[in-house]
Amino acid sequence: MKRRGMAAVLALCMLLTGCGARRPTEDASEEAAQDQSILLGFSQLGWESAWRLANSESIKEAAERAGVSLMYENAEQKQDRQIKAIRSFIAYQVDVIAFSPIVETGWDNVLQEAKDAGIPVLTTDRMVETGDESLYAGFIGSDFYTEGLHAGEFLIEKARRENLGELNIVELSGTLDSTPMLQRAEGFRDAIAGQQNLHLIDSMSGDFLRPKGKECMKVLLEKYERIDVLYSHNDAMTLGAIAALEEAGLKPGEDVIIITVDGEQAAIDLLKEGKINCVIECKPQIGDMVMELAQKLAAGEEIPRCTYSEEQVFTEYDADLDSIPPRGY
Ligand code: GYE
Repeated sequence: MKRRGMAAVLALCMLLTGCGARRPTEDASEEAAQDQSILLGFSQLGWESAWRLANSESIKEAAERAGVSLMYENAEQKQDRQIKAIRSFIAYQVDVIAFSPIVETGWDNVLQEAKDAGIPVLTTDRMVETGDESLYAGFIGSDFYTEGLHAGEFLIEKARRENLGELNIVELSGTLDSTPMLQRAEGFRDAIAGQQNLHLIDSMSGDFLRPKGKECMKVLLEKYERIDVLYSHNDAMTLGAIAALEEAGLKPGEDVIIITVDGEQAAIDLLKEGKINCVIECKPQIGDMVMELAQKLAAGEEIPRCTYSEEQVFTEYDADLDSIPPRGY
């Protein structure tokens, strides 16, 4: 859609990965059709969980379906690599930039550069914190605050139904300063505020990683004599924590109530087995919506500031857990 120089073409050759690469066209009509397609620069934050892998797949597959040319970069959990990727998209003059910000802060300069270059920016999955809201066009992803609220509400309901009394809760939080970490923590605290029997005794960051989830759980088990509830911000950390509990001779789901967020197949399977009590769904498959919004932005149309996915809660009280369709990741 835009004129690009030789240096930019070389940059494209180096950067294009996966699907969506533009190839030399065979005839004029195909060339005309391709001219309508947009070029989207997408910066993924890393590989930390099954959720993330499913999210990357969803973006790539949706781009192919929508005929969007995709410049895809993975930052391997480093903010400076995301900033570098965004700068390369600006240099290449992509039509739209989308990225999943690893943390909320520290984006103003690079977003200003995108704005100065006239390139609209969409944040996907996670949000940015900025004093100037005009630096990005919108956000598409999950309502993490509501996820946190649902986690707390499940616990209140379980305590009420089973007349559980005093409960010591530990939290495994995600990457510090990331939107899901901040909002899942806040929603949960707001839900349980005023419940005299629910005591949040500790919170540790396991960075959304399975091995760190296990390490943190070990530390917590050594530190506290009695832990009744684990609230974990993602399934990867939960799976690690469950391993630590079992190694300590405890029965997850019975001795310790387990509430987790995401809903990967492994977590749903453990819910069915009784080792997890509640799974708060967070959908990684947002690729089609990302493409739709990117195409609107490229056409100069307005998009909503926030577009949220619809999500469910799966619990041990659900009548028919076997009817949950395969999760796909
Ligand atoms: O819950 C976790 C992933 O940002 C919503 O990041 C995402 C979170 C997801 O690593 O598994």
